[in-house]
Amino acid sequence: MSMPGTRRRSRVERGLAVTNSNRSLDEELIARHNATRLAALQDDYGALSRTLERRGIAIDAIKGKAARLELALPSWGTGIGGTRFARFPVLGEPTCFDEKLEDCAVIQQLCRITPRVSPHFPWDKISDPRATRERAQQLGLGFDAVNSNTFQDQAEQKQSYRFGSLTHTSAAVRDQAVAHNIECIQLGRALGSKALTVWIGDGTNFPGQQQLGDSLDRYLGSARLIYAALPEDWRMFIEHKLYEPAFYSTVISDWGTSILTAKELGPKAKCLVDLGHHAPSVNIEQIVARLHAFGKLGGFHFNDSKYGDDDLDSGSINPHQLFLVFNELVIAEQDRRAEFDPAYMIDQSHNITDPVESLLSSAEAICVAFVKALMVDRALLSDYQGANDVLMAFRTLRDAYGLDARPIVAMARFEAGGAIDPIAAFRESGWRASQASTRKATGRAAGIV
Ligand code: RM4
Ligand code: MN
Ligand code: MN
Repeated sequence: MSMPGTRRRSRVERGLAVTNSNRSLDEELIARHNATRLAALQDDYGALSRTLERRGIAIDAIKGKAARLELALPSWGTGIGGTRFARFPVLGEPTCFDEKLEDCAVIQQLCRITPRVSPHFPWDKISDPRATRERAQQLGLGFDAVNSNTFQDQAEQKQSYRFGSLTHTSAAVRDQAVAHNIECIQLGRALGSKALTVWIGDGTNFPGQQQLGDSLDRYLGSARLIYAALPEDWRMFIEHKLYEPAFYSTVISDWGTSILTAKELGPKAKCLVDLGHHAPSVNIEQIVARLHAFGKLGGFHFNDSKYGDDDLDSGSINPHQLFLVFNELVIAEQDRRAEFDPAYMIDQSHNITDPVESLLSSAEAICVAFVKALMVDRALLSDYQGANDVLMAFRTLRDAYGLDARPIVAMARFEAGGAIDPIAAFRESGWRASQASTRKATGRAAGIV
């Protein structure tokens, strides 16, 4: 922890030296950035601490929890995405896995709550996992869940996923999709990952295209083979999605199908909640509580959604929903009826913003929602709930939501060596422009790779 006034240890002393100094930000730059903002932060932090003290809540305990929050970064989120219509590349965006790692390292250096990267295969080409693992370590990063991809055809593959993968009517296609997932586990093992996330695009686009029940049976048959290949200490996250690309019916469409499937497979199978993968108006926080109650809450893909999109920046549309989700998570952590170890990841597509900035902004929004949930006066809330005092119970939540949580998030980040204002520091660093001279230009083809 670096405290104000103490001498900053150099990158080498702190074990953060990288082989090429051009590849991550200068710590001095972050120190200079912080020096100009520290007094104002201390002021804001002090004011919030006094507000919380009046409510009998200790700010330092909350700051400690904020500092321990860990969000995985999606390797694919570091590139510029696109819509069905267009992609607008920027100079200096990453063009290979190593460069994606470098951008993730910059994000982690600035915000200090994103220590791991979640790779997506075969988008991420990793020929030497041992070397990649070492490279990530040098950059101060580890690896989170590995993601399989059987929703697209790759040039070298024999069978096509046009009509599905794990649920396909043809055994040869299902076998190929199972084999790919098992390869992902092997790669993940070599990288030091502990989970496989399975999201499939399988489903139908027309009524009558398939028997809805049979597709799920075939899914279970394939998923059992993948499950059997999981190492002892691994988990398999089953991610549901309401629609897209299967616009009539999706095989794993909702949390109900997901939890039934996870129960069929066994204890290592858990449900993954991607915030954007629900019908409009669905009560996601209640789903979170249910999944925890039955011991099947595996983790999250954080993002936001307004219409049918599933990849907008976290907290950009409905920060209150994010707060209510974290409210359930704070309750779930205290309620030990089931194991509580959810894996948190950001899953977004950035079409017109700089991906590093969007990921920093989302990490902040997620941590802010968490801190607001931690600031809820739980004892008071429980009394009001017991007395059926509806309005005061609601107001207790509102009183926490209404507080500005940012000084806690910023102070935790500063004390961990990050930047008080990560996006401003990123801009001051000139990182993107500096990469433009060494990284190749990318194409305009749509897609989020
Ligand atoms: C899907 C889903 C998966 C992600 C892909 C790229 O909609 O959210 O988690 O891996 O997109
Ligand atoms: Mn997702
Ligand atoms: Mn998605």
